[in-house]
Amino acid sequence: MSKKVWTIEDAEALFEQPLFELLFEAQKVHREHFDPTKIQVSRLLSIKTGRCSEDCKYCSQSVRYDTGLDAEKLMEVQKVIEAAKKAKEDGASRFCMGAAWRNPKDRDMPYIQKMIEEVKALGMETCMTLGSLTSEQAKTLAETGLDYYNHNVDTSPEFYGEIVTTHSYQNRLDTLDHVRESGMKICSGGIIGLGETRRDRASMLTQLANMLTPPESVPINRLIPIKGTPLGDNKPVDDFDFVRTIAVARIMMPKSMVRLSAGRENMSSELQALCFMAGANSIFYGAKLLTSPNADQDDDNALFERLNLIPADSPMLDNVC
Ligand code: SAM
Ligand code: DTB
Ligand code: SF4
Repeated sequence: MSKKVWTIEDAEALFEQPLFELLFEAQKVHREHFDPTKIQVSRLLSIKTGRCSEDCKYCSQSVRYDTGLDAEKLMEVQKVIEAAKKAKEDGASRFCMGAAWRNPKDRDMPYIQKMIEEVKALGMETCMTLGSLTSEQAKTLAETGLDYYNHNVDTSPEFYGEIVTTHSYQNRLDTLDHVRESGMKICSGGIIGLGETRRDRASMLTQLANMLTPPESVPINRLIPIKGTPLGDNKPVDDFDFVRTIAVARIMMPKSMVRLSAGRENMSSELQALCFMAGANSIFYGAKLLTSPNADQDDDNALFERLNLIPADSPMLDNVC
């Protein structure tokens, strides 16, 4: 069967459905491909913090905004390994290392490669998010054994220029092409609450779903408004609009893991449960995201118990490839 090509209008029509129709559809799709009692948990670590040259209006780490963040240079490999060991003990299956860079420099690559090798040796899946990559850098990371590369499209191509001016949407897509060609798995999603319209959300998901192979992992972040950034006073998106975005992502990308990402700290247990019902099956787990606090780990464990969710490496059903 040939792959469905989504139009923005198709995606908008999903958003427009009565909420319970949309949730029912998303649940059906979810259960065709995943065990709904399983959830994948990843741990994040900022391996290079702050003073990023880019002007992403939501980001605490851009050098252009006074957010009060303490910058830190590239972390020593030993410290990264210690954090990964702790993440494994805590029950995380994937370790995601993020750097506040426009792109990695070639001189950084040997350290980055060492981190990948050492974290893999612990038996964890590895993910990195280091900014844009050349095709050579993507190949190097893949050959070193990096499993996933995270590079979000963040919003629609139409709205991107309102949020970032120092690099283009096409530049993001080019990196994703390099990652795909290298053989690594793609983690790519976006942020809800930047001031985008429902059509922008539909357009962003259309970009992701229409990729030749959609991202294996789709993080949906709810904006954490950071004081000092141009979006620091943005109002939170309506809870149900957020749930709709998760449900539409699930329907448009049936085989992708959908990660309920930034913003969980301020979500009620009930809202998170609705997001899982809508098809989210992965979270970031641990006290901190990159620079912002995350939901409390004990609260997450209690929530898993209350919802009978079981942390698992891959919630995919065995008979689905
Ligand atoms: N510099 C790299 C890049 O931009 O791809 C990697 C790090 S960057 C912080 C990774 C992602 O974090 C962004 O693409 C964005 O989706 C998310 N993010 C950053 N700040 C956020 C915020 N305040 N609220 C929600 N998500 C945020
Ligand atoms: C993603 O989509 N969300 C994560 C991860 N990929 C790198 C980052 C969230 C960052 C939230 C704000 C902060 O901690 O700085
Ligand atoms: Fe830099 Fe990434 Fe933050 Fe943009 S999102 S300012 S590229 S760290």
